[in-house]
Amino acid sequence: MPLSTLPVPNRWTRDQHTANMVSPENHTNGQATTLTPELTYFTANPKPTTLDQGLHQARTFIQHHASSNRRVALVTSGGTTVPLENQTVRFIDNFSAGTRGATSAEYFLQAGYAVIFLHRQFSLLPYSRHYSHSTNCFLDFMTANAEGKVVVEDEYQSQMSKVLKQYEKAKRERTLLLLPFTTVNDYLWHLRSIAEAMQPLGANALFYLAAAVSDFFVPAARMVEHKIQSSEDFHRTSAAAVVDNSATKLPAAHMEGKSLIIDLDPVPKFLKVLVDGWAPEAMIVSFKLETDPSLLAEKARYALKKYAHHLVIGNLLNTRKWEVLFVSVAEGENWVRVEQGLAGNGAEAGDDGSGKKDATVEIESLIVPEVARMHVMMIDNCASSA
Ligand code: PAZ
Repeated sequence: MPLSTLPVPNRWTRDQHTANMVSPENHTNGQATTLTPELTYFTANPKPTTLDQGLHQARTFIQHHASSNRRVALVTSGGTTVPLENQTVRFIDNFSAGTRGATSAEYFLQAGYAVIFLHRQFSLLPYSRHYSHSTNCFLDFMTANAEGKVVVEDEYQSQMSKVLKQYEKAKRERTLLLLPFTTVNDYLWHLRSIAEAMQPLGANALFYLAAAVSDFFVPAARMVEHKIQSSEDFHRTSAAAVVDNSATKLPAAHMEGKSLIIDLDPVPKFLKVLVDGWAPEAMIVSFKLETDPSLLAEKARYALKKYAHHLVIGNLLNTRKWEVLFVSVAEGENWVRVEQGLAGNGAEAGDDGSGKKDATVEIESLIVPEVARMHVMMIDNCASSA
């Protein structure tokens, strides 16, 4: 049975999205609700066609593990695309391969968590990541024996059998659910739905938000339907090309003469909504990526204060596989580092732009137990104050 296949769920009878949507008529305590971009986003941008099926699997998975009081981590992983056209030919993307997320998911499983792995389609996956990287092709691990049967090369037997055992355990115990997304819109809809579905887990829920989510997007109302024509001979009038003709602005991506102009809207900041509304009892861990070392700690502190969640893990593009900065209210600032000398040839050779090879010790093997320790402390605190 594939990892993502689980029996049919038996509850969840109403559409929580509709219930939670705020229309201009909605009022709270007799007062009109201010329509922030976070509140209007889901009425203005379409629900992905894959959402219902994914959510169906997520609910079954959550119920199964809630009944055995297991901690459940939602691990988000990989980059998001920003389509420029509705029938998408062109899109904006980012660098993330999903290494952090896929590797962390394995260590969460090892720590006894059930993991919902919300990942960018075709990015790295737990377990198969050891053999799917372009510099780590699975074919290089195989050979044909004397009888012509395909077997694993002797030198890889022990490492491969270790990974295979862990993979089979996750399948057998149904502790890993793989859910893919592609666009930033897919990601946001999935995040909200899964977060709401995880509410029954209470403090046993953990959000580990390692995905590199775009800060900018093309709202549905400013998205052209068809491929943007680069040739001036085929330019249509821009307003007619917009899906929603009530939009007063030009399409977000359009030609002006020979130039492609892209004018993106900011993606609403959903972390605050997640913390306060979608997952009020869960532990929430966000990641902050920077390239300028002098900004990292300040930006991580800023995010922690602004969103009032539990932990920000700061990392720099070029050193993210060797060191990360934990920033939390409970424990202040702490660097987590792979010991010098353990940086060398790893099982997974990746180019992170630093010129170094991956570490022998994966930094996620240090990050995840720390996060799990903080999560257990939080659960204990909740229990003792209940
Ligand atoms: O996917 P990857 O292993 O190549 O990179 C991981 C990462 C740098 C995307 C992640 O650790 C991270 O920082 N995510 C959040 C990025 C941000 O929104 O700032």
